[in-house]
Amino acid sequence: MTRIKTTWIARSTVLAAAMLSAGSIAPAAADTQAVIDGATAAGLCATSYPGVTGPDQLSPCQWDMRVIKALAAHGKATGLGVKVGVIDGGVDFDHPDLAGGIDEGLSCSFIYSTTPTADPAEVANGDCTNKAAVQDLQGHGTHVATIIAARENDIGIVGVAPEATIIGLKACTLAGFCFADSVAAALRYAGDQRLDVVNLSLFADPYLYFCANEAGQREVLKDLEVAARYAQQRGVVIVAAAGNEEDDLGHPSIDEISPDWPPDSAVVRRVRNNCRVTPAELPGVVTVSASGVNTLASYSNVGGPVDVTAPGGDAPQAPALFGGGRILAGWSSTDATGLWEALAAANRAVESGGGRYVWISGTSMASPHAAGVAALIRELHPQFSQGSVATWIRQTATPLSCPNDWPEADERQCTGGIGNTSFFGKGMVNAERAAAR
Ligand SMILES: [Ca+2]
Ligand SMILES: [Ca+2]
Repeated sequence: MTRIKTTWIARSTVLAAAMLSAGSIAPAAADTQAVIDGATAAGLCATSYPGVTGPDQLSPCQWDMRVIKALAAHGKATGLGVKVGVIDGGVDFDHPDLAGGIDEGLSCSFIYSTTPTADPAEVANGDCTNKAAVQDLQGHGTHVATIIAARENDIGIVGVAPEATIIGLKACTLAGFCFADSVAAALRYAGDQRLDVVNLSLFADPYLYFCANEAGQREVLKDLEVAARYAQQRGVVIVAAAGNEEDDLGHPSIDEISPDWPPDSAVVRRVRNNCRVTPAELPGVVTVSASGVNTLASYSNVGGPVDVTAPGGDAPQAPALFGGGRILAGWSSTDATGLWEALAAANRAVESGGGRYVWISGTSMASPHAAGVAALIRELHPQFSQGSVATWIRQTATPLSCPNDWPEADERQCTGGIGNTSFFGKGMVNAERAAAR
């Protein structure tokens, strides 16, 4: 049970980014960088993912969108007029696949001068007039935003809801920490602004599990719960990643990574059901596990809080394919962490139409597929309560059964029958069905 197995960020003190992208890459030497051009990438994808097609240059790479039947939904709904908040590390305001798709006016940074690991450029202390502070200085937030709402514009990819409007809500530092006070502030703001949907591909630092029997953790947990409930009462559909710890959230056992700040303060502790991962285990949250090209992703959390599954990618299931069956989506033009170069060296970076795209995997990538489906539902049913939208996402999912031949040695064992399992919840999100009714 390690946290995000990422050593992407070349800082020994930052081993535990709460932004939930799985995958390990070594920092690259500059001379090994090899960004793949869009036409070449499309050709490689056509071989690796036969039958996957679509209108934009990198559509042949979007196996994930075929799985959730996104293109088939677009005749009925595209997310037009729907506001989706991305609570993450910011968004790239200059990404060509989000041109015209970001509401800069509503975007805001909730990184404070007191937030550990914050870069001064990210700090706005909740002053929403500071737009520069929202700019994505890494890429995770842009990846999430483009899965939801990349435009249909010939270049790059097409998102689940390509005419939805993205609101960048920065609650994570470029070092990958998403402290609870920033996350709660972003949730309250989403409620204030009555956003339609928010996506949280993160867990709130500094605790993976907040335990209600410990006073300090109970207080933070309560703050997050109140903020989430406030947003929901104001109509916000909250969609969250289940997490990448290979845990059964219904039967947690050991948390060995908390607190993850300050450095070296983590203790190994036994956790029980009075301990919760947030926001994945908060009430009413649409919690999303991750699937690869074949089955549950090797890293995905599972268990009772999981409502649905969606593609998050998983390289061990498809090692021979271009991109390894990960998810291809946008990356920031202002990545200051060196990840872009590292991904390029690993043949996982693509340029199309002047925009950056990378192959990464995680429940971080699964959650925005469900958030995009929520946006489609909102467009078609603006009168729905947030709870009804959440119900609709579950009811229209493609039912899945527990996998055959799941390794007995795995701590995660699937329970339940078709359409209601501990691995996949109600099943694979299905944009076409969600938009058909
Ligand atoms: Ca596009
Ligand atoms: Ca849930």
